[in-house]
Amino acid sequence: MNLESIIKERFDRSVKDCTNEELYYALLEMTKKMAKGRESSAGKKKLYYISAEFLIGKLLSNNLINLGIYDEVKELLEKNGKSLSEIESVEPEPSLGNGGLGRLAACFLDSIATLGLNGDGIGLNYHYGLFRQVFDNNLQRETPNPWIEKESWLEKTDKSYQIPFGGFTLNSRMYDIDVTGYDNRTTKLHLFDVETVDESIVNGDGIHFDKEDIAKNLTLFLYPDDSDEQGRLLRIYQQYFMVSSGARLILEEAEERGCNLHDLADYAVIQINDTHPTMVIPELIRLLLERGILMDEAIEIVSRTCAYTNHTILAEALEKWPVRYLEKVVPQLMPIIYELNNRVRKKYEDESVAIVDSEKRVHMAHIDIHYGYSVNGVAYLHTEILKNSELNNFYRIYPEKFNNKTNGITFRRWLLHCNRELSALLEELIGEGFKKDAMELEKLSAFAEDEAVLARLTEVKRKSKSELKDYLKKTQGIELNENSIYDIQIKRLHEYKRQQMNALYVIHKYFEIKDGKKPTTPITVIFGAKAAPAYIIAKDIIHLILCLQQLIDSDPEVSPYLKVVMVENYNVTLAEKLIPAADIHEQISLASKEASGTSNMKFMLNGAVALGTMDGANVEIAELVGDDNIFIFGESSDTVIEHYEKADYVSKDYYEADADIKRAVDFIVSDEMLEIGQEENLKRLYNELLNKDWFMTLLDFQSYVKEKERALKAYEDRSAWARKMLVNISKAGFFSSDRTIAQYNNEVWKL
Ligand code: 26Q
Repeated sequence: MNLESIIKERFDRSVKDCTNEELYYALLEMTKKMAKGRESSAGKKKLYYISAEFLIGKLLSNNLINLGIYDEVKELLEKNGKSLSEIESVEPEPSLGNGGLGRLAACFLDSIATLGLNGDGIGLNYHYGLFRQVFDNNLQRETPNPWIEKESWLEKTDKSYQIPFGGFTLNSRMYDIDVTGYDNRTTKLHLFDVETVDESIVNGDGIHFDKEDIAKNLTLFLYPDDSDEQGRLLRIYQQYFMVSSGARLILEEAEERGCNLHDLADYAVIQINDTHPTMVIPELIRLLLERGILMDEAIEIVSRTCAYTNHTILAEALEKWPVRYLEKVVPQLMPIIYELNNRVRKKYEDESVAIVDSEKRVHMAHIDIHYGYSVNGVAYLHTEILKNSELNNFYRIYPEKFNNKTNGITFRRWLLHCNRELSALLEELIGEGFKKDAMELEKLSAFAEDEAVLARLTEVKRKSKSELKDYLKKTQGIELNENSIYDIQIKRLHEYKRQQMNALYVIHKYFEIKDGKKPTTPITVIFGAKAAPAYIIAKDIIHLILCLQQLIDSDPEVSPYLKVVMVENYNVTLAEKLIPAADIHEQISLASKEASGTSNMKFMLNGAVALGTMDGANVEIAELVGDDNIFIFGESSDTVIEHYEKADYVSKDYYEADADIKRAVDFIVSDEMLEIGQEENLKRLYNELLNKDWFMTLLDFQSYVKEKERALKAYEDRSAWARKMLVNISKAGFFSSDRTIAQYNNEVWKL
């Protein structure tokens, strides 16, 4: 480590005389240098994880940990009166993802490097990433979120490609971010960018910009608002730009390793992260045809190289692009897409497996399934639903392609980095083996009856709660009561995730307190969520929560016992502070709708107890920890699927049959609320719940309330609660992304 010499050279000063900013840049330079020289061994076959999102989070601390110099650096800084965590706050967070799928890709890169596998990520270098969320008048407003500074983790490479679009070409430049593995290799995240991006075309402080000028805006934002046609077209430009650049890189590197393109599948495997990169299939076929390979063989080669991961069964999230959009943006792909469609139609009469449907829409997932060799879901239940209902028609054709890879998280970021106290306690109790072999956490179960250990776990949690209190006070001016129970729900805002059900519970509790039924321990309900800019109801739900926050804060009768907090601009950095501090975490999606969830795994690892439905990976968590250590409620996925099939769910019936539900729902448009909030937003949400409620909030409301009360009561026995924490931590090993990646490698990639 040569931090002092870098500082001397850069600033001609000693550590103690540097500002935090100077120290950050010096550490950035040092870390980047150290990451070099550990590049992956170039094996014959290489994995390319291609994804429209990589939600990597801040990298400094994570890299210091993975390079094994965190403690050393921290000590040196402290000796000079400096604080690493303050220096870290200088680092901007790259916001190159929306949520779960993007964060999963980032965890996977960490594990690929840690396991020393030969694999890189391929994506886009969005200049503003996802919008920054601000609250104005209890409403979400979006502002740009610039993260690229003169010096950053990005390194410009000398690779560039000409990418052809209908009517023009764009130059694509590759930038790299080094991804350090824990005590092992460094791999790369390749991010492609147009050199003509013009940040000045964004008007005002919002996120509106000229969507026509593709050369200036292609990589400006992640998933620009796709509620209008120009937005959707821009998304296709982005996707093709990414896959065409990626495909050229893949072919170039394979040839450098001595590959004759007929044998591509022995040299490369491409994992397609949801349908966003699907055009890589026709694009690779096109590039192989250009290189003289015939259609039959080109299709065969590509089909043996590509594998697809599905992350959703929500129909509205499955990409179907109108033919005329693709004709406009990527006319060169259309003959190939038609050829793929013709082959499918010749072979199978079933209209539901066609690539181009009768309404002239291209079903991207269908391309992946027919012309890839592997299709995986991201949790046991999700894969079963894909096989047995959602993709059943495909499963009957290709049973051998379907497989499950239950998601995972990197323990480096989500334990070693975000919860150093817990990590240290674990190391003292069971040794440091768990850092490399997560299953060693099981050793903790030996202490399940050890009151001294349980008390120490409780003490670690108390400290994390107090740190969160200080952090939110300092950064957002929010006052928490650290002696309250922290009940946390953090995830993108979506009706199926049912933040609205949690909000209805808050109303229910508010009434109870008003009626004189006070909770033994005060409750703090914490939300963090961004809503897509064009998702009206999601924004109304944010409005409801913020109004409740204001109402309760200003009610001296209720506020000593109940607090609602919606943190602003929820992101990876905030997640790292919130997760260690949680007592209860809410995983309350409508059963069958959440493919997996990954925050559930992070919370579990940090000793929080789940309140959830039998959905996504909750099912596997429940199985591992047992009934005593999780709070499960709600209808099963089978029942829910049946309701959809029969179309027999009527929310108004639940509203009318249950005075509690009626009172809570009516409160949304009560005088008290209308005084604080906007009538338009609150009425719209009220009507939605009453007349539609597509994700069946009212169906599960009563069992949710009942189970939550059971959880709150259980919390009163602190030693028994600490045992639940301990069991959750000890069973979390299965959810290490090292396990997930090892399974991908053994069963799909075979590197
Ligand atoms: C599609 C079409 C047009 C515009 C946007 C999109 C779009 C964008 C992002 C569709 C989906 C996404 C992101 C999906 C996502 O994050 N899914 C989550 O993936 C996690 C990792 O597998 C799971 O744990 C979550 O359950 C799943 O919701």
